[in-house]
Amino acid sequence: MSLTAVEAPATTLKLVGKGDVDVAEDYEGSYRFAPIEEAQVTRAMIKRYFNTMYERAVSDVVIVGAGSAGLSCAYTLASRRPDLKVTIIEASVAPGGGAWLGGQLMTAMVIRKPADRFLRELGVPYEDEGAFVVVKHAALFTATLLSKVLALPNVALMNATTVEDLIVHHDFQGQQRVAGVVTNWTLVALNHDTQSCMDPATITAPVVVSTTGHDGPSGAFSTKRLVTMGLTKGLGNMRGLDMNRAEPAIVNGTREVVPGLVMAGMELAEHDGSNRMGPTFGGMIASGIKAAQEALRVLDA
Ligand code: 48N
Repeated sequence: MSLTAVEAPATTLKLVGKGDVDVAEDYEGSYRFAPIEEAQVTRAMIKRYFNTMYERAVSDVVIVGAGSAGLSCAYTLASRRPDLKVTIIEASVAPGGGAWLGGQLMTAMVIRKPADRFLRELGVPYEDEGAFVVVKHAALFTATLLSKVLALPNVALMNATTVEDLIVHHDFQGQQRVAGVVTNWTLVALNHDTQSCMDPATITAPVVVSTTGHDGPSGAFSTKRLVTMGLTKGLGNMRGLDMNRAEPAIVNGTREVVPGLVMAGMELAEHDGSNRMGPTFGGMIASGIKAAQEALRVLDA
């Protein structure tokens, strides 16, 4: 059976400077694209990418880490407050963090109630097992959440970009306050010792939400940086696995850990020394939602 286009295969477009051009979605051997110059592709990307960098150099909220906690925070914040410029910085090329798989590379994702409400808000189907629900593949949750976040006009995601330091200002009482982030492309951040003077770019914001996780190449980034800056006394060091203790501890502990910086998700386990929960993601969702509420509290204070 041959693939045929649903609508009429040939269409005539009027392209500025090129007159009429025919395009045809014809899978029988004469598929025709509209003509393009290479420079048009590069300029289309440059214009948008560097415009984003320019516009987001001053943001309302910066979220560090696009894992399940960071994305749940971004969705909650940006959908409730379309007036806020929410900028997400993600070190990996692929956002999503650890939420593409369940435990031990198995694909189903377990979410304990009442965090299943968020799935209904996003429209993610699941199987109900009583005390918890199961999404058939973790990527179904993460891809749906990511698509909803990116569809919000006030959200900018800069992936393959690492937060390699925090901006810290002193307020008029002399108290130190996190006031933004220092970024570099991740490939640059990973190669600082091979070159000299690879200076960063900055993004200033009244609130930074740090959700950099507990493992991975730069896990618990802000926690470790707050310690070396002397803004936090020491690492809490995540405790062993205890699902029933871990998830409420992370959600209820989500807060502004130092002025200007709200911490959420598994990074908080490293900051507070709470337990880990393993492959159950309701705590990440609820922590992200709470982080959005905390960020608004800080902004409106
Ligand atoms: O998914 P993660 O690692 O972090 P969370 O807190 O969103 O979700 C944690 C969750 O996946 C678990 O660990 C589960 C529940 N298991 C628990 C357990 O007991 O094992 O996402 C963090 C994201 C990643 O995408 C990193 O690439 C990114 O943060 N990241 C950074 N992005 C920018 N700049 C940085 N310095 C940075 N550090 C990490």
